[in-house]
Amino acid sequence: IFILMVSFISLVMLTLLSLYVGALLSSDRLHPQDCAEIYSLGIKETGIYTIQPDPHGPAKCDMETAGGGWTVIQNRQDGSVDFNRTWQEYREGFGSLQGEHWLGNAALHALTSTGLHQLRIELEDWYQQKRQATYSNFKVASEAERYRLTAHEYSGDAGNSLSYSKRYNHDGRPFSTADRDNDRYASGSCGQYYGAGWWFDACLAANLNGRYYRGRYTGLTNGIYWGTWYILTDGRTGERYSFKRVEMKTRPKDFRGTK
Ligand SMILES: [Ca+2]
Repeated sequence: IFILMVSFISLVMLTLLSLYVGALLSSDRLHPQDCAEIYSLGIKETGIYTIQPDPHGPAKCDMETAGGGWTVIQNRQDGSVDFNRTWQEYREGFGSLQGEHWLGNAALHALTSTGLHQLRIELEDWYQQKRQATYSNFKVASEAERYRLTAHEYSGDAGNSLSYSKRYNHDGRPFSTADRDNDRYASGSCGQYYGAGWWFDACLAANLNGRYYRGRYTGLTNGIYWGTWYILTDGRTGERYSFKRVEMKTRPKDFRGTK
């Protein structure tokens, strides 16, 4: 009877252990954590997929550009979506994944919180000129750290507007919106002045969440803006430049596609 009891107890313990391991594995994730994982599973069509970085939700995957595997985090293409939104809206995301949208700061943090990630920014002007900026070290901190931006190791042909100068440096800055001033402009709110959520400094050398203007505009520099491609102000005419198309996307730094 003693031997029977011992073997019964060890059987129960073994069963409990395997149940525990099983629970650990299956409670891990129900969906791929990003578009790179979807790509590496052999799904190579650009489209909208459910990802689970926590919180999980749908995201647009760019499976074509520079090897694919990109999770799109922002798109501007027709001015159909207002980007002057609250802190909470920027946290949760807004717009349409088929068109203009911001994926959400909570998702951005989740996507970039484990491992190293890169950021790719694609710009197109009204004369069909395209340029891009890639940052091989990209991270968005937690909400407790006000979604602070890390954007290091620039390469590309659009210029490094995220680290422009001492006063206009988006790298290392927390996120600000019209209703949440975390910028370095002491006498006002960049988010309010420019009507956008962004990693404002005091205030900007780049703002890809600015107002959608069809080409050139005058007055306050509140359009979609990338200062190293088009200078802050044309001294002669006072004109500024807004882009026709912008897309921001991220993927793991060590992404190699399918094996
Ligand atoms: Ca301020």
